[in-house]
Amino acid sequence: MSRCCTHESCFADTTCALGNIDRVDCEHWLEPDAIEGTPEKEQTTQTSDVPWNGYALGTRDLTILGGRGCPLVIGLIGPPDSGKTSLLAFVYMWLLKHGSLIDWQFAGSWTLGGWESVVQHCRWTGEPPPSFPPHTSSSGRYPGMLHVTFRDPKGRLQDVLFADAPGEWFTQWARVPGNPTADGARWVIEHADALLMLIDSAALADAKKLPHARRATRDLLERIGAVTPHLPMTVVWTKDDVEVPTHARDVLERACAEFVPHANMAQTTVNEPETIAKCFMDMITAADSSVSIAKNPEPVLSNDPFLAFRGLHVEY
Ligand SMILES: Nc1nc2c(ncn2[C@@H]2O[C@H](COP(=O)(O)OP(=O)(O)OP(=O)(O)O)[C@@H](O)[C@H]2O)c(=O)[nH]1
Ligand SMILES: [Mg+2]
Repeated sequence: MSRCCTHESCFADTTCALGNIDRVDCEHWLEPDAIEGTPEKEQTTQTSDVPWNGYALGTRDLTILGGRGCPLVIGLIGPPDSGKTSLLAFVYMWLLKHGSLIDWQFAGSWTLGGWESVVQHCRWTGEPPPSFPPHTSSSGRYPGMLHVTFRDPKGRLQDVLFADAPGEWFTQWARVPGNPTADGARWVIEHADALLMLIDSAALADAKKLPHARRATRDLLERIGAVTPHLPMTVVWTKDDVEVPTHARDVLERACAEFVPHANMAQTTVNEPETIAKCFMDMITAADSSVSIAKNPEPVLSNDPFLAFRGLHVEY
């Protein structure tokens, strides 16, 4: 059968956006000759009724997680090459090795294929030796989301999404926030429950890159501080194995104190993966507590346990 869907919100690997269980019942599920102006090749695309394919989730795929509860979105922000994707690769490798991030147990993922494509370059499988993940492509308009379900110390399941966007988007957003090429950066900043803002120690330690890196990082800190004063944030000095000149460190520490005074500070290096695990654990815990507080505005007005119940996330 060579039918395909003509509805703009349906994709080959998703279920029917209009809710039809059998696509044949949908008016948009058409034979190729019924679709005007569509080339023959596009009409013969194979489709699947499985709602996901294991790779990074797009913004439209997030509904498949919504049924269980509101996922936490952790946004990684930083100039190009600051180490965003490397941090995620090391988080995944940490989870493979330890099965938990401190006391949050790994309990599943919808994007194992996406995680595997991030870490494939970091594995030692013979020659060439392992390296870092490649530069994140900026060809799309929205970031790919990597997913993990954790079981927290109280036994609750919590979905967490890590938004990995290319650094160019953030540099562009810091310069011209309304620019259409910064749509993806805006999406991350608007939807994140917590932000990791990365400062690239290696770029600051390189005399040639220093002036540009310092300015780009300061611009980003200033812009983020202005739009997200309410969000939990950690400023992470990545590549901590590289020494940053004192004057460059001082300038950016002053910028942090001025623009994001609410942010925590952390240092990470891939040479010590526990620094990365701790940084992510702290961020997830902070996002979880801030969302739980926001989700619980109703006061408890009854002593009856049934009427007083406000959800599993609420501290009584
Ligand atoms: N010395 C050192 N280098 C690192 C570390 N983490 C990452 N790098 C280097 O930084 C480079 C860029 O890392 P990525 O993770 O691709 O950076 P990114 O922020 O995702 O970059 P974009 O996708 O281009 O925005 C890597 O290729 C490594 O060479 C670290 O902990 N120490
Ligand atoms: Mg990247």
